[in-house]
Amino acid sequence: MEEQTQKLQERRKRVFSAIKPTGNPTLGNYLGAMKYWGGMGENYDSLFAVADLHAITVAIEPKTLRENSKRLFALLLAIGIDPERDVLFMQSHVTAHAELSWLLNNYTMFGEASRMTQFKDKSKKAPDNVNVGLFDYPVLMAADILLYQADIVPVGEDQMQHVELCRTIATRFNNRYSPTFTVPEGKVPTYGARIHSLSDPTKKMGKSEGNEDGTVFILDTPEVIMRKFKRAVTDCGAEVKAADDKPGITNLLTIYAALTGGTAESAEREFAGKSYAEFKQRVGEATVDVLRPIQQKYESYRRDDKALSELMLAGAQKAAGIARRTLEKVYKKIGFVRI
Ligand code: AQP
Repeated sequence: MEEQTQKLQERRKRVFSAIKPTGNPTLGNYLGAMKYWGGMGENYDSLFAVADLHAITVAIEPKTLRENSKRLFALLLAIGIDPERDVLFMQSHVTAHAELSWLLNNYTMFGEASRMTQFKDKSKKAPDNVNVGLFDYPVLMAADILLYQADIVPVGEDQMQHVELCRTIATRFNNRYSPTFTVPEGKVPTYGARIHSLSDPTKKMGKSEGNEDGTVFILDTPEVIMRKFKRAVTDCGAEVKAADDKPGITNLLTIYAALTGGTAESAEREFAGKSYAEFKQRVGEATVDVLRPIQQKYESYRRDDKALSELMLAGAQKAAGIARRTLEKVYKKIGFVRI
């Protein structure tokens, strides 16, 4: 048992994260998670996926799912994920995800899954479609992570509760049988872990929030981005300062800090004595500057369907090899007869 634990610790640390193709990816997705994924391959074994199986937990048209998935795959290349060095794939191309998910269901308590905030929120938003998949979403997410023995899972704050559940499931399985899964750690950025809507800064900026004015999309044109920041809700007073009673300004300061690699304090100093209008203009410009090169790269990747398919196939083959090793181990430990 000790030897097995040691083996798991000896290899290079591994990172896994994913994003679901439920809509147009947002500045929240970028600043909370994607921004860091491109560079991680320098220090870690890195695997990233388009979590398309997760996307059908909400109602989505086949054509939309297909287009969103390709768009996201191209965008992940554009933010710097290197398909030679990293493993980039579509979740549904690796069948081990669905298989492990079923197995892990049996090591997840109903009460644990019932406590997930995202399930409660999404159930309220679509009361006609509270399906079992939506309830089971965090177990599939645990399977995504555990298949690759990931040490680190870089996510935004809203996904941390799911990573915690994944840790619980992994620990339960390891204790029931013997060390099988690496118990992963969730990692959120200091600035950008939760970006709020520009039109209602008490709400999270999300792909499927349905509020176009308050949501900046990674692929928005510069004009649209500037307009959205110009219209962003601010607060009473005139000082550019983060405070509990200034959610609008605090959100914009967070966005600026995350974009520029500074802190909220350094941003406050930079905008001391400046008007809200000047501040909003500058945050808009900083967003355009960061997103422009990504958009340019995206266009060239998205244009070539054939090249995208080839990269998907190569990524799926690499991912499937790693995933199958974990899955076989799991089947054996549980007591399934293998042939
Ligand atoms: N507003 C946000 N601020 C910071 N991080 C965020 N993330 C999402 N929204 C914000 C992070 O982006 C990564 C990918 O998210 P996902 O697509 O897997 O699922 P999600 O968290 O449910 O994202 P959305 O955009 O809100 O999608 P919908 O509207 O479909 O539910 C995750 O690491 C997430 O934390």
